[in-house]
Amino acid sequence: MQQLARLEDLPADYREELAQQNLVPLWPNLRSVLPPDKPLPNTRATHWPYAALRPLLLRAGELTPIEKAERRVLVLANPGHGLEKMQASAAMYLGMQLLLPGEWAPAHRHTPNAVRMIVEGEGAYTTVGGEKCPMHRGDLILTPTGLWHDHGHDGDAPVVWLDVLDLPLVHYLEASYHVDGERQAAKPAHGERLHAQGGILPTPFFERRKTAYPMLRYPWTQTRAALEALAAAEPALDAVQVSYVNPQTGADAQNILGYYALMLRPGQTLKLPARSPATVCHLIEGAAEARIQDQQFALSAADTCCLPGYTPWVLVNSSADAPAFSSSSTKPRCIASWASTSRDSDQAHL
Ligand code: GTQ
Repeated sequence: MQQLARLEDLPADYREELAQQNLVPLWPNLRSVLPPDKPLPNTRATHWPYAALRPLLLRAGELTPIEKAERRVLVLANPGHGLEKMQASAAMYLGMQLLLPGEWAPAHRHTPNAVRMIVEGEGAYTTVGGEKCPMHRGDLILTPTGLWHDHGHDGDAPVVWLDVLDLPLVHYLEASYHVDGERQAAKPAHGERLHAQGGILPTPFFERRKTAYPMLRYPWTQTRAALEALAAAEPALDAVQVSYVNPQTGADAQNILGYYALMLRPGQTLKLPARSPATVCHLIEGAAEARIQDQQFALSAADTCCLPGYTPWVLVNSSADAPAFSSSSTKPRCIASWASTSRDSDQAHL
C-alpha cells in the first residue's frame, strides 16, 4: 500500500492558510477514515454479569429517589468508546433500569427508539402511546420514536429491565432530544392479541390496517413457544432464531435496530457469522458461553454482552440437558460495502 504524505510534509504557512479557510487536506487523514481492508472499531467485546450489576443497581434505589433520577438506570458502557460516552457500540445504548414498588417514572417522549427487555420482578408496567403494557420477565416492549411513555409499578418487589436505545446513533446525527409530558390516561395494549396468530391479519372490510407500530408488547411466552416450535419442526436447523417484526409488514419492529430471539439446543455450539454492525446479546434463560477471538464470556441468565462487528463469534450452550434462550439486537441488516442503512429521515420531529 502506498505511503501517503503527512501533514508535517506541508509548509507551515500553507497549513495555516488552509485552516483559516476551514479547509483540510485529505491525504494525511485518508487512511484513518478509510482504513485498509476492514474497519477499526472502537467497540470492544464486553460482558456485564448481572450478579455484579444487580447489587449496585439496588443500591442506586437507596441512594437516589426516583424524583431525583427521572430514570434510575445504570448504563452498560463500552470501555472501547470511553465510559463517559455511555454507549455499548457505535449505534446502541444499553441501560439496566430499576423501578421500586409504588414508584413512577414520569412521561416523556424522545427521538431515539427504545425497547425494554424485562429482566426480573412482577407488577410493573410501561404506558406507551396511551397503551398500558404489563412487564413480565423476557417480554420485549417497544417504545418507538416520538411516542409518550411513562413507567409505573403496582407490585411489591423491585423490577429491573434492560433498555436498548439507538441513542448513540441518533445523538451522532444531532437529532437526539426529549420533551416532558403529563401522566397518560391508559387503555390496555391489545396488539399482541390482535396479532397472536402469525399469518392472519385483522382486515376491516378489504383494506389491511397499516400501523407504524401495531404491536408494542412481544410476550416472552409467545416468543419462547415460537422458538420451541421451530426447533421441533426443523430438528436439523442450526440457528433456531426468530425476528421481532411488525406483524402487518414483516419488516423489523423498529427501523434502526433489529431484534432477534435465539434458542440454543442442549449442548449446542452455534457459529455466528461476522456481520458489519456490532451485536448485543442478552441471556434470558439457561447458561451459555460466548467466544470471540481469544475471549470467552460465561453467561448466566440476565447477563448481557456486546460483540464488535466484522468478527465471527460462537455461542455454546453450557448445559447438555436444557435449552438456553437469548435475545440480540443489532443494526437490522449488514451495512453493504458502499451503502449505509442509517434511517435518520425516519426519526420523528417532535
Ligand atoms: O425509560 O424512557 O435507559 O428515556 C434512557 C433514556 C431509559 C426511559 C433509558 C430513557 C429511558
